[in-house]
Amino acid sequence: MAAEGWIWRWGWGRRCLGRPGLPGPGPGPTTPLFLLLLLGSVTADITDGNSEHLKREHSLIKPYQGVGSSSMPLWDFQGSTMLTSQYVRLTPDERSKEGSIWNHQPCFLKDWEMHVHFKVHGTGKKNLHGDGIALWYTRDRLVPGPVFGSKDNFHGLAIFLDTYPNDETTERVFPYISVMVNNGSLSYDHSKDGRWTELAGCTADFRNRDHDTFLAVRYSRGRLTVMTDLEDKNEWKNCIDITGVRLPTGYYFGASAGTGDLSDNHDIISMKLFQLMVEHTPDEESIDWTKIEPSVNFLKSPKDNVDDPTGNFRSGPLTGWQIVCLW
Ligand SMILES: *[C@@H]1O[C@H](CO)[C@@H](O)[C@H](O)[C@H]1NC(C)=O
Ligand SMILES: [Ca+2]
Repeated sequence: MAAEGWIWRWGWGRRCLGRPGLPGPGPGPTTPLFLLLLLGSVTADITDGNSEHLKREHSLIKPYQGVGSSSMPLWDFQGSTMLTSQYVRLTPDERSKEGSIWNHQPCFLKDWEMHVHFKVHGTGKKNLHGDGIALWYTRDRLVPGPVFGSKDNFHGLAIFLDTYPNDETTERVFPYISVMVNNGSLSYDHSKDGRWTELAGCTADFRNRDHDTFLAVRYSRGRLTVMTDLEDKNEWKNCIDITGVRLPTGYYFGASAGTGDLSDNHDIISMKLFQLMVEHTPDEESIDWTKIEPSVNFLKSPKDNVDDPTGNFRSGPLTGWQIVCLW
């Protein structure tokens, strides 16, 4: 198995340089001691650093074997999506295209983190390019539509990487990343760049960069975090961090993109899904997570968790899972 030597711990940190083909750290005698020294009392909650926590069945990794093939496909694609050996192009830099790529299997992990290596580039000058990429964790898959190439009134989570300000009156600076949670009742207003349904967002300068650009989405215990690595510094930067987000298990990961009068190449190089090892209470374990209705409860802000008397590190507002490279 193509191993990647990640381990996780809390705290903001660096992004591991992808080194495909490198063997991960074996279960050698030094590993447990190393982890203990590094992590102290939190060892119970971290992964063991072996590749089993990279979920191959939910990941899109070069070479793109099992993508769109008829026997046991891992990912399916649709629309203008084109596969090369180096990237999956959701749309070319041409007008009125839409394409998507969708994981074949529903995801039943309660706590996960998705790392997306992507590239948005084209010949259009400033503000003459569009529309962007959407990353999805949704009930339905492979349904084309007006929301960055995918269907509206979706059930689940969307992260929009919007490159074009359709709303001329907006004070937001583009490109702009935003998140939306929907139970099917909400419609994405393209003319307002989704302003009315946006939960949180940030400006992110990811277009036409001459180095690699990454985005990470973490969902754990109701907390949704989006981080970017756009400056070629191998470091995650916070974009979105909200709590009170409820998402079911059993939805599908996907990515889609669309162009209109304006266009760009929208490329996905990889999507890597990691399982986070997080404990849940017996109460949480006893419910059927597939039946959860996507929703957001804004009553609980991250700040409410600061003074957790148990000293539970999970609740700290300024910390997050960090990947520690083991090579
Ligand atoms: C769906 O979301 C809307 C708007 O957030 C809310 O008013 C409605 O009650 C929700 N429906 C269900 C079935 O949860
Ligand atoms: Ca837009």
